[in-house]
Amino acid sequence: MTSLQDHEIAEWFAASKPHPHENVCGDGYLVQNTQRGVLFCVVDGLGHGKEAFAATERALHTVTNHADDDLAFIMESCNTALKQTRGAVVSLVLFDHLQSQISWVGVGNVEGVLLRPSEKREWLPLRSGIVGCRMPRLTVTSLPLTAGDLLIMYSDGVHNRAVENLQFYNSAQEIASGIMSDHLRHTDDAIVLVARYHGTQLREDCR
Ligand SMILES: [Mn+2]
Repeated sequence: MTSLQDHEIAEWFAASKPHPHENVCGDGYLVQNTQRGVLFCVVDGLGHGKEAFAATERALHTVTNHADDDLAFIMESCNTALKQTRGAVVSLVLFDHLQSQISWVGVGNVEGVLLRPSEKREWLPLRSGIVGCRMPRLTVTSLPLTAGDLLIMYSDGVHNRAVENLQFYNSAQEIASGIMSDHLRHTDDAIVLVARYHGTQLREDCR
């Protein structure tokens, strides 16, 4: 599964692939414009197969309904919604266009990394836990965001080395497609989401 979108605020691309023995993918994502900017969510339903898919669908549905809420509240809402499922690991990232900052929170091991044009890297602080059954105390972290910054989010079906030596100035689609073709473990569902912040959008009233 692949999707390509061009927003004024960000360019992004996501791709996922099920476990080699499954027909449905238990890893999923959501990108949604909100009042503050663009919200990115990547979910890995525990294990793989239909029950993982069900947990992920429920999480994404919940995030859609709460997209304009505080990230911690969105995560808590997912925890409540996933109680009857096997659970999931979830990372939420907001490109906050109003404040030119990235805000993020993660429970479990959906990795997120922000690559700067200066080559500096910032890793999403993850809290161990499972959304739906074992929630940690949540801390939302924020950092300044500047045009050109590149976000990469990926599940544990992708090798960590995927973010080494990538071509920073390639398009989000080229980067995500390269990771999917070269860095999958092939032992689990896999997903990658790549987004570049443009951040130079003219306000409607200035045109
Ligand atoms: Mn997984």
